[in-house]
Amino acid sequence: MRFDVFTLFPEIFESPLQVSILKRAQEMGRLEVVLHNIRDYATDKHHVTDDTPYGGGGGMVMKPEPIFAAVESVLGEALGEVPVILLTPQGRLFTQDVARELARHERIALICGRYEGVDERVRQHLATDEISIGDYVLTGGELPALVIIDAVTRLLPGVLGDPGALIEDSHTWGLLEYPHYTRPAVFRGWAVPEVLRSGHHAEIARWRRQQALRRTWERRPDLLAKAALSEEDRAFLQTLGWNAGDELVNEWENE
Ligand code: 9D3
Repeated sequence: MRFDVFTLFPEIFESPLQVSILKRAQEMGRLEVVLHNIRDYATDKHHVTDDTPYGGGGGMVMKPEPIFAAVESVLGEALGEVPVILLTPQGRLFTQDVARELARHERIALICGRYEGVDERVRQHLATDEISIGDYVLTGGELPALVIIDAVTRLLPGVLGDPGALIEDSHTWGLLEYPHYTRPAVFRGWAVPEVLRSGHHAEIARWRRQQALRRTWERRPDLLAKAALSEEDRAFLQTLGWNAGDELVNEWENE
């Protein structure tokens, strides 16, 4: 998988790509990240990449010419085949489903916006997709681009040492995780739940499932609407006060 990243601040990407799983994925040849400084494609004497907005108002807008020049020069013949994703607060929300969808591509271009935004013609005539990573205000698209690279890379075949980890993901998908413990059995007087030390694998599995269900019900009840729940799961949730279909009702009540 190759990512071409277009940015005014390529330095932001250096450390995150040089450690842990992203580092190993690159060494394995599964991941390639090529950074392109948009400023290098500005043709004027001072390599200007931003300008004041037509119509007035505050802030600066990223000029279209250097972005088009950079993406067209780098993608060349591949333009039209490779997804060109613009990171903006107005984009569609990045989720695990979107990560899975992106992981199917061999090559992806990511354009990182800065300042108040990017000239609309980039969105209309160069980008094929627009993505936001959530409803909070960041200083630019670089951290979102790293989030996407990170989430997609761990889905690539062979990148995670243990293929069981991905199966586990799909199994528990839609629920929050159960609590994890490691040694010591008692730390500062706080003991690990007895069931985890019992060696009863079926009981451990049931306890973990119930913990995951309880946590999801308490913290993210919205997730239960989409989760894959067995009859046993439903019965347990009902002991907590959950009723199937509540989420739908709440959505109407909350909006
Ligand atoms: C005053 C209006 N602001 C929009 C909410 C302007 C603005 C703020 C922040 C325009 C760009 C930015 C920089 N953010 C991104 O480029 C960005 C982003 C984000 O801020 N949150 C979540 N996902 C993303 S993807 C790109």
